[in-house]
Amino acid sequence: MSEFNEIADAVINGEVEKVAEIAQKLVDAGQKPSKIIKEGLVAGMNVVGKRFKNQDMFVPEVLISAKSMHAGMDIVKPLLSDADSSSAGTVVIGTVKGDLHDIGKNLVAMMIEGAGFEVVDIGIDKSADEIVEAVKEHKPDVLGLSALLTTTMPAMEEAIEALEEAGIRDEVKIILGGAPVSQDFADEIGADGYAPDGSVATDLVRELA
Ligand code: B1M
Repeated sequence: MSEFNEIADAVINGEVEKVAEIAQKLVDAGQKPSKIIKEGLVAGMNVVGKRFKNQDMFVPEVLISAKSMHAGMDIVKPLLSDADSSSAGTVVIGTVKGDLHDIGKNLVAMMIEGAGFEVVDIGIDKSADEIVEAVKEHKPDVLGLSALLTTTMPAMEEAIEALEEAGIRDEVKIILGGAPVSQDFADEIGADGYAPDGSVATDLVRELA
């Protein structure tokens, strides 16, 4: 088995130390950092995404796989040259105002990152103004908003309205997620998409970015 398959398998199996070890070995052997990411770490996370979608893997396992991917990224990312580091696009993600839930949002962020996107996680409890500022600063291809409370869903609409008022709504695609959110709600408030989980969110980001 090639070392690229080996590192991908170690990501799938959530073997944090093994991923770091193989990543270092590949770096020492002079392999290109971008190749280690694409053919090793991202390839592994793609399998994780598919297995999660098919319910062959569950949240705790996905989190450990994501941790493994990060262990590899920590070694490889600092070595990326500008020419090497072309990401698939940028995604800003956060949980809306009044809402402190971040486990699902973090999982979604890691899966999107695992698909090769640059993810800027702005955290929890983010007001419409803070979201507008983040979009102005990072100019993402996609903005992802998460809400876990029915009482904070209106904050998603407020964020979209604030982006409209700031004149930058059309510069970014907006996707929503979180347990109480639905496709109907996303359509109603003018978002570009809804995803029930990290796997669908990753597919949606690939489609929209
Ligand atoms: Co909270 N809480 N909580 N809570 N909490 C819920 C959500 C609740 C359903 C529990 C219940 O009553 N049965 C309920 C909401 C009811 C409602 O509004 N419908 C609730 C409540 C009421 C509250 C408080 C108000 C309780 C209180 O204080 N009285 C309070 C509110 C605090 C606040 O936010 N202002 C509160 C607090 C908390 C804790 C801080 C204790 C903790 C959060 C810790 C943290 O996140 N760091 C917590 C937790 C852990 C939960 C439950 C138990 C678990 C949530 C979770 O992490 N699930 C939850 C009950 C439950 O869901 N069983 C509950 C695992 C996670 C992987 O799934 O977040 O759904 P989830 O994410 C999924 C998808 O939704 C989707 O993909 C993820 C992966 O599959 N997804 C996206 C999420 N974001 C996405 C974004 C996308 C796409 C997909 O694109 C951008």
